[in-house]
Amino acid sequence: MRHNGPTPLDDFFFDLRGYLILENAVEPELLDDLNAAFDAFPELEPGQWWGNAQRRDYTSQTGFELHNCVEAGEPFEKLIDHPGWIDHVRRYCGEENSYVQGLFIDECIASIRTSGGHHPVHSGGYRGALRGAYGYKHGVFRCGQCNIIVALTDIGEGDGPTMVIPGSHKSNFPHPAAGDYARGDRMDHLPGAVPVYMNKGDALLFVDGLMHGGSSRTNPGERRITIYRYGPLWGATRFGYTYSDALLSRLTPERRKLLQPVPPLRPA
Ligand SMILES: O=C(O)CCC(=O)C(=O)O
Repeated sequence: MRHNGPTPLDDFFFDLRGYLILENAVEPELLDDLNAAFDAFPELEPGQWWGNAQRRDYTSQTGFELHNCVEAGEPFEKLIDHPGWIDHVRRYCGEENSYVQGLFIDECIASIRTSGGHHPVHSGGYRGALRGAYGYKHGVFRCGQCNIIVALTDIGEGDGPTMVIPGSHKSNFPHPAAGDYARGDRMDHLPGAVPVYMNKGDALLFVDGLMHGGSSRTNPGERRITIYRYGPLWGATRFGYTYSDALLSRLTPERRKLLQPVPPLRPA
């Protein structure tokens, strides 16, 4: 398992391409525990809550997506500050060397994709939201949201790999063939898009401002991933999810700080 922080080569390729593949980021025991947790998910309808987690599929074709999955058991808690990537995200989107240094996880999802499922392309530098913007200035990274996708199953051809357009986090023009997200256009043959094949246990790190999405899964079976979205400590969750007091109180101080970096301040 990798424990090392970003190397100069990581910095070079993250800046150039907007993403990195962190091989063997997660140890086999934790992968087994995560897959066992996925096996134990109940049947949920879109919108249905399970404790403080909710099934909320991004589109009607992405498949099962359990938001706030960090509430779904200890294996998911271990991903919060996992050594496979935590130093990378601290460097890239943790406002290093500033008065607001620190991270916040603003979204975390457990995702299962079956045959036919996909996620249309979105994001990119052109008119990109500040929330996911790429930044490097005066010797420090100043990115907004950076995502960690962990492969819990091998993801090869036909398995519905995530696709990225390398370098598109800096693009100044709209992609002329990007299609329409709301219409559910598939990105399988989008010029410039490359599939990110991963072995089980690898992690894909990318700045959210990179054009990305999920290609069509054509194989039978399931693609299983987790998506943890990190960003500056002053961020907020996108849909309004909060972390439960029960979860916050059982976490180590280091993990709690990543879910609640600025505890509410009220008069005594
Ligand atoms: O499901 C995928 O492979 C892509 C996920 C995605 O587009 C996202 O995290 O925003």
